[in-house]
Amino acid sequence: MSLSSLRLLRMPSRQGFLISVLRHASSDANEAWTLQEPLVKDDPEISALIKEEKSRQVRGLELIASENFCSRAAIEAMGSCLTNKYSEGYPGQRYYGGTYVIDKIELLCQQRALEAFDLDPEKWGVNVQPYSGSPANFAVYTALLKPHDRIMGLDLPHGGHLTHGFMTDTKRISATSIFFESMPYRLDETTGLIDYDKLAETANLFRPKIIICGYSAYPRLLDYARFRQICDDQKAIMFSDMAHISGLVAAKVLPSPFEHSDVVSTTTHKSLRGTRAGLIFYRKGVKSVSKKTGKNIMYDYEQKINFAVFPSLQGGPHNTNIAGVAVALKQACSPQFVEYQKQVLMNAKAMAEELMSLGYTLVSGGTENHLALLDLRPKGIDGARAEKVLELASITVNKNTCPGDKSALVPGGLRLGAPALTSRNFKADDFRKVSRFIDQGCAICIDAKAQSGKSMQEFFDFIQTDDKIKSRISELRKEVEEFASSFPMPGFDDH
Ligand code: DSN
Repeated sequence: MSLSSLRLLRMPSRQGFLISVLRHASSDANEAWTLQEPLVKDDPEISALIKEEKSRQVRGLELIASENFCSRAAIEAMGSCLTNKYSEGYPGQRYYGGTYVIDKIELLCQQRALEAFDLDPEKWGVNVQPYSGSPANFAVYTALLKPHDRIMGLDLPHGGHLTHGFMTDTKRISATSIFFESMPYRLDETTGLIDYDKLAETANLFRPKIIICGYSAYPRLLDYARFRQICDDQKAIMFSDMAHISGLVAAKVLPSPFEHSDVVSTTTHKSLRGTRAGLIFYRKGVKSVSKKTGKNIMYDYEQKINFAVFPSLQGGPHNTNIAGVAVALKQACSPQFVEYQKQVLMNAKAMAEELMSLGYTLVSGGTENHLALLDLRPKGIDGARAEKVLELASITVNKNTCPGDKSALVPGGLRLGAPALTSRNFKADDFRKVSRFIDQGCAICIDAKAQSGKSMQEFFDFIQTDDKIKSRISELRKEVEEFASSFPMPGFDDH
């Protein structure tokens, strides 16, 4: 709403001239603006765009491995009056009055977060205020490191995340490499698995203060015990970023990082299927007993992490999201959620196996989690071209680097994830069908590449102008949309 679209009427009052009646420029000048008008009436333009996005989600096949379809209940909590309240600080210690309800919500969210991951409140604490995963990770570094201290994380082109210290040969990209010194570890390119021996060897030279254990695009299980050993050898903090798999960890269908880690972060909207936010779990209580004095040595993460989140990095917590996350964490403790996560694993496996039986190559030769990395280089195409063709056919995927790739803009592969469509009740056979749709899209991509000019732009222009290719894409889109639309969709019907 722009100021120019309002007419502010000044009315005399006891306090003098006050803006006491606001009238809506687009509605009848005599109709009072109550601020209770529905979105469709108050802002038809945004309302229509939300409906358009909902329709895209319903008609399409959503395979972005980090996405999911949040429940109506959690979305309701997010679209609530909680957005009105400032509550800087922590429960019982706020900088504002009127926070006693917000305190209850935050404490409930904390309690549910610990319950969802079976954590003993004597040994683990949690901060539920991070706005999302990247701020959560930066808060961990801010809390536990001094500027220019050293970190090691899985290299982004090998499946890591920006916030695990990403930099290129020529530029420090992530703030985590600008303010700290980062050294990546990588995959063994012949197997597609993390090269733990090399990590141990490099850590021994680099002596990092934190080693990050986690990924954005790695289809295999992590060896948490090995990470712990490497961290212990360097006296490094083991920081696990379980953002992608936290739902699977809560359901206990994948190994948990908690047993071995000192600190664990996660987003809440990926496999955990909550609203969009971040969590930081930290060890607390007795760390060890001093050999010299016999006295307990305590973990000091709690105060440092809480201080880093607020006031060092953030202001007022997003209470709408904290409430939405609390709803999702309650759901995560249900037997239905466990069934859902088992299905996620079965679906990812079915999708991967079908692709391999169709002659495709997968990085590491398969999947043990919720995602697969399709290496398109043996087919002579790349992830950028395939992503575009599939998008035009209502299949949403993201291009992804495969080990050995030189360019992140034109990488060799696609990342395919199962959490979102599994929330729509897709089963293994449905995922096999999804793989066949992907195969059809890739076949179109191969033909289009053979006929189009060399550059990416020429390829994009070609697939949107060549009649034969356009009609093949449109036939595929029709089939995809008919198929996808026949499944239920979580959330509200039209928004
Ligand atoms: N953007 C997320 C992903 O796609 O993996 C990570 O933050």
